[in-house]
Amino acid sequence: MKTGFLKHYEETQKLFESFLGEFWSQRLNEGAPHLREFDGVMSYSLLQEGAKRFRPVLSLLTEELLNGTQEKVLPFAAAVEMIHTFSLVHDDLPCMDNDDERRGKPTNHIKFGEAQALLAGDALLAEAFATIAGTYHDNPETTLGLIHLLATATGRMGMVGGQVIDIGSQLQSMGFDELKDMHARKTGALIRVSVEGACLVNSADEETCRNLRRYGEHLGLAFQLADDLLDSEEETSADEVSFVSCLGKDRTMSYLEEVTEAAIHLLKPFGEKAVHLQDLCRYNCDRSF
Ligand code: GRG
Repeated sequence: MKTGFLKHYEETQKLFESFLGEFWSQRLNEGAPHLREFDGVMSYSLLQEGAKRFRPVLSLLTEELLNGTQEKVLPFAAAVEMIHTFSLVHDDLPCMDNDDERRGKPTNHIKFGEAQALLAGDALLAEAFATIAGTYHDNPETTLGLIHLLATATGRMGMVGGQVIDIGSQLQSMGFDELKDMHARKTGALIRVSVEGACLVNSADEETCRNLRRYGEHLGLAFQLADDLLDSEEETSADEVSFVSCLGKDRTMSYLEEVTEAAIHLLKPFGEKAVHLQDLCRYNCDRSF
């Protein structure tokens, strides 16, 4: 039997899965029955088994720390997961990483063709913003704040900007600071915003938001470091830029431990309430997938 944090992670993941399944099917039932086939293209990636749901779990654990109610943050968490899914579907396309497999299954474009995959990614991005506007509209300030956070984390300043830097980068010319900046945008922004969104829906005070934002930044970097270490165990193309290619495996590992400890330390002011967010850092540090 699973105990401790892993059990809590999986329960939180399940709670999110069940919300997402219900929310998504309601959304698709709202209209356009002639788009059923396309609905299947989007759902294939959004509802896929094997997704860690790391970002939604992070939002829900932040909600716990803030003593909020899960219902409040679940739609925001679903919106972040839609954006995350869009980025994976597009990242797998032949014009980007050209991957055939994700989560042990054919990538979206392998299964449905490039045009459908491109459009499914586009639609998921738009659905994320429709989810925010359709859920939080009773509080226009919250709605605008969430839209601003998500759009900034996704666009030029965030994930897309990071991807632009990534596809233009050369291993030889990219230094450690540039690599860190690229990943803070490409992977880190969506992880950080998962924390910031929970702060916003709970109207957390300025100091709390600042501390948790810093925690989110550290966790985003730690997530990428763990990812690069896992990737380094697989065969990758020689020109791929990663922390392991820049620092070497041992230094990447000790850097991951250092960033993890720093993230845990940033939560000290929150006392016992922060224990799950601290455990999430340790979980990331030790993860094997
Ligand atoms: C194409 C606009 C656009 C952006 C792509 C995020 C990204 C930018 C590409 C994904 C490529 C990648 C493997 C990045 C490294 C970190 C990362 C985001 C891994 C995938 O996230 P997980 O591990 O995925 O949370 P699951 O499958 O668990 O949902």
